[in-house]
Amino acid sequence: KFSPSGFKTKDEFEACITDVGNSGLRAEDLITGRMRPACRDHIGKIPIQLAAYSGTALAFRDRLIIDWNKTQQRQTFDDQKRIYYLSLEFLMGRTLDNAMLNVGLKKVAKEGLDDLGFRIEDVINQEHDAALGNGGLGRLAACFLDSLASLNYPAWGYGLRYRYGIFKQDIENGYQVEIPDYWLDFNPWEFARHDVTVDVQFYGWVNKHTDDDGKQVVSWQDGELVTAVAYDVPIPGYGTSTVNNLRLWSSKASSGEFDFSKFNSGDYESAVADQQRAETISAVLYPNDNLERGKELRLKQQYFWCAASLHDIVRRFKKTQRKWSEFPDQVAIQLNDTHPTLAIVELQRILIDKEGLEWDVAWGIVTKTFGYTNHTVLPEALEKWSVPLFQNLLPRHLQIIYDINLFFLQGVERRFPKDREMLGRVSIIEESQPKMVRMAYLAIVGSHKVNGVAELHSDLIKTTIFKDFVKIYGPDKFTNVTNGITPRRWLHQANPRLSELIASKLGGYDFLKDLTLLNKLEPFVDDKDFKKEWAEIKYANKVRLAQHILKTTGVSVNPKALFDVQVKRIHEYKRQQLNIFGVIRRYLTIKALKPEERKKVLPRVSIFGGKAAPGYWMAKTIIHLINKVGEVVNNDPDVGDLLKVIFIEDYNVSKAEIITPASDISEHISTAGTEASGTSNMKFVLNGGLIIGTLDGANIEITREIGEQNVFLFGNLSEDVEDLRHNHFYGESHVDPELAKVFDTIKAGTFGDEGAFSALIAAIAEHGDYYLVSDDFHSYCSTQDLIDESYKNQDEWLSKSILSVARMGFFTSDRCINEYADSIWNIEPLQVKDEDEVRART
Ligand code: T68
Repeated sequence: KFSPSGFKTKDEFEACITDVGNSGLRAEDLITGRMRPACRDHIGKIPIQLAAYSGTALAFRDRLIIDWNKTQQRQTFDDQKRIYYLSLEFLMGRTLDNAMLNVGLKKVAKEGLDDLGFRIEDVINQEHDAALGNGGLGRLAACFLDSLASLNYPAWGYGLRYRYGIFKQDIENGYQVEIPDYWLDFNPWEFARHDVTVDVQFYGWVNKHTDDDGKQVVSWQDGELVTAVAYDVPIPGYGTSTVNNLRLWSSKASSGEFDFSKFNSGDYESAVADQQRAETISAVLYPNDNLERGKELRLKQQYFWCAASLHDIVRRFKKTQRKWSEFPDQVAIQLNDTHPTLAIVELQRILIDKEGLEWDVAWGIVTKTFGYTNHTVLPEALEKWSVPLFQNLLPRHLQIIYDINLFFLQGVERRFPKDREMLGRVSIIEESQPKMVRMAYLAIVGSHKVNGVAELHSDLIKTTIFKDFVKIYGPDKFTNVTNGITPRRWLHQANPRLSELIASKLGGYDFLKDLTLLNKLEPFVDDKDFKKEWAEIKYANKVRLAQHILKTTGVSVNPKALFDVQVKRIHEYKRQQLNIFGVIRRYLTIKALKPEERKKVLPRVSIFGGKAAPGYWMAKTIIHLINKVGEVVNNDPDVGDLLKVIFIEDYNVSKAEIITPASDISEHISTAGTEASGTSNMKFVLNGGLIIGTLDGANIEITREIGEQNVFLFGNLSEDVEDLRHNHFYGESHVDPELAKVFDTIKAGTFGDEGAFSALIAAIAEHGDYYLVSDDFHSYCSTQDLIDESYKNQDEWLSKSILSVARMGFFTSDRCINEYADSIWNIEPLQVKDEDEVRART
């Protein structure tokens, strides 16, 4: 936590370092030299590494601001169509390293800092992660921003400026404990735009009357106002001078609303309470992934953000003085999941209530503007809001939703007059008690394209949850855009030595802009020296991770062992329980061996990491079991180095940058048909790690690209899942015999209080094994055995690793963004003339 001792106030400190940043100093001038003496004095009193970080960050920020301004001017002047990416989550991680890379002066900074006695890595590590997201969905948004800027697309991101990001995870006695993540103490990467505000209305009532000309006028009245204040974050592209904008909204009491009479009448407490209530809206990120809980504050967050963003977009459009019919030629809005679906309703409201357009004209504009990305088929994750909640909070929006639904259902009825049940199935309003608004259906009806995030997933949404909508709209409304990751962060920054080795063979770093160039590595698969270097780099990355593990857990792991990694949010469908049960089986196998037989066992380190939603009890139980197994296994003298079980606390983007390059095998083992895509699978393979996985999400396409012989696949197929579940439910429950032994070991108290884990076992043995852990257990274990055998042949393993990396070009988020641009947004990159100059710099 940052506490600038030596300064009387935080403002004083910020003024001081802003002064350094704004003075145009170079990195090497920062700490000594040309700094104001007063400032130097101050900086002498704060942790020196932090001072170095502040100075370096502010110097780079200055560079970015120049290009940022130019980019924004260019985009305004050029006036072509823009893409607005609406996401409640942007999991950005750290910024400085990325800024240095994109500005192209990392080497200069390194040398400057070196001269001053700082290691650049230590300086980079001072930065607090910007953790405004839960997992894959939020990180995808961050990769997309990187690609949009790198490809020169005129693009803005819109999100919320949470005061608290995803909680920090501590492990105490094996249990997860959540600590609030207050990350804004010192954040040089945001710019408060107190001049850019929007008043957002809640509650109140709807007034409908006919004006003097006989026209119906609708107005939304009273209620309360909350002000949205813009905070802008520069998003630099790689190898270009484009710097796009990410606008995050922060809530505060509206000055129009603030009740001074309360102050004057001495009701100070209630005046402050109003203020706090307003600030609560953007206070905290909801820590659930793939689960909806229907909390009013969450709906408030969604509307607050959608209304502010839409107002901003419309304001920008109106400045161009174009006709409304041209709106979709100027504006594309992508909805990252259903969280921003209210933007559809808000645009319709603006057009009909405020701008006076006819319903049909307005609706034509709306549906041409929006695209919707679905990230899950899990029923518990599909958003639904109760109608009474809506009625109270957003009365006018509920009316508009009812009208959208009415016109939609009328159309359906005309086309399918004989299918009466269809209407109930596809209605945006679910006729339950209470009635619910189905946000995914609203998003489909209000968008011109709906996409899934990997081929299997995009097929599944068409044949399962959105089947009726395919009948109604035809298949062309539904499309696939397989996810991708940015190679700048996930190869070059996370694994600089591997990137350098690749560059040395490919004749430069062009592959970071065109990842398909990696295929030129294939011929080197037989090059002994190259292979040796490849292996050395993996080993060095494992040593680095081993050091991190020792420092944070006190457990010493052997970097020569096979590193087996599963890091992602903890969820039953992702099946960390399958992994840990497999680890227990391995433990039992080792224990049963005679000492001389143990010598043949391949040493393995099983590494886990990930957060459980605070209210997700089963996920927390899984974390508890992993830690308890670790305590026993890691201290068992019979086992020694043959098996270690590690849980890395507080998995986040920065930790992922250390863990990803260090894995030999990573696990992507969700029940087939449940993981929409997965993106860490791509990161691991791009870093030369192999994967064990089910035929799920993007695993399937990764396999197609890199070849079946380079992936360890196992388990049941998605088309068989339904039948298996049905059999569990109606047939006899049967637990795989090997798994039964694992359960017996747990029940015997080997890992402490057996009662603590009974629910985990019962879910499989007694309650239908919804995630098919037992069905896949045998296949999983034999595949793990196969991995042991394969790893023993290091030469072959290395060949698999190199070939896989060479064939990963498809999974760059650049490809992904180009697909969105062509097939959904219909936008073009904006030509940047000084690009060559920037390229030369990098
Ligand atoms: C993930 N979804 C998918 N959701 O699970 C993953 N959900 O397969 C996919 O690769 C990734 O999206 C990107 O497409 C999530 O991460 C959430 O985090 C989330 C957050 C709030 C509410 C619901």
